[in-house]
Amino acid sequence: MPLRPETDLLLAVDVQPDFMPGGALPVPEGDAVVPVINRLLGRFAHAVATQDWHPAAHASFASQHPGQRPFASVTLAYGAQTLWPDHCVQGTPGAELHPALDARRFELVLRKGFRAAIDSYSGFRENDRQTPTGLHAYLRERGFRRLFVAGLARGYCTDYTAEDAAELGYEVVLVEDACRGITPEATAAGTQRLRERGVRFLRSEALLAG
Ligand code: VGL
Ligand code: ZN
Repeated sequence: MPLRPETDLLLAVDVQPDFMPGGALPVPEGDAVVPVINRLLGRFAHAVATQDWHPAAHASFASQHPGQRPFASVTLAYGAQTLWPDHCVQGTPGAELHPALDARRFELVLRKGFRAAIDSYSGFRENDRQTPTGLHAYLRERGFRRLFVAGLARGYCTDYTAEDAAELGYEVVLVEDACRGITPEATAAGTQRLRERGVRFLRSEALLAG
């Protein structure tokens, strides 16, 4: 697939140790995305990353809700919120970009989820579906039109990011083998939502080939 160097962007979502096997919120095979994204970085002229970046007492942590367990759902001010194990706490090693990721190429690392009371799956809009992260303004001013989404985790941050991007008018391609999901069910539900929004699915070979 031919790329358009100045208007195509590789967007690497939440490639952080806490989402890798052995991490605080492990995604099965999460580490498998790192070499794929590194190869893709060789093909794109421009790349941006998002970084999940929570204060220690974040409202999405089950530890902040006495009697609740991770993966339960609670109602916060903005509606339903899934609870997670404590993860990607600001300044901890698990919150860094993965050390094997070739992060030199990222022109912007956009942190999200830093408001204690609001989670942010999407790189564009927090979970209240109102608070912008600023990413759209940045990408628009830079002139990017087509976003290739990779990273973690399907069903959540990659999918909400891709979905919002499509709604904001970007052409969106999800690089399937450069992503992994938390559960097969969440990935399947995400795939359904993305197809409805016109997001294209592609394997990395199609980009690396020629
Ligand atoms: C994520 C749950 C909580 C993700 C982040 O990156 O998909 N999921 N925080
Ligand atoms: Zn998070």
